[in-house]
Amino acid sequence: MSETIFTKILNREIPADIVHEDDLCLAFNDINPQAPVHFLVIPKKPIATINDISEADREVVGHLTMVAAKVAKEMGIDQEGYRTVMNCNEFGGQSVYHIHLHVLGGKLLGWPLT
Ligand code: IU
Repeated sequence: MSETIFTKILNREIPADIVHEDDLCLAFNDINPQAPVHFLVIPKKPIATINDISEADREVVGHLTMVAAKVAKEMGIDQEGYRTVMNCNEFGGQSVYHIHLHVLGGKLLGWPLT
């Protein structure tokens, strides 16, 4: 797949406000937050969309959710609650084609989406 801005963040070619890193993933605050807390958890392996996840990605994709919960707890939003979202393709609102788990919290979020 072609390189995205998230590869540049992973390679430290452009800056990001990183909140977690390990062997499998990176988490950083969203540059355009949609809630008081809004960070992204991305795999180090570039996978374009949810549709491109394969059996070999099972561990890393599960890991994204574990890290989302860990960082949410560190940020103190775990008890009030938060939302995780992974957008897919145009109708899902995906703009960066390197999968990423949005984690949004810090306020009461509306539902359903319009
Ligand atoms: P989406 O689900 O693909 O639409 O989400 C992409 C997110 O990446 C979006 O919330 C952007 O604000 C965010 N983002 C970022 O945090 N840093 C960047 O350099 C770029 C996008 I480009």
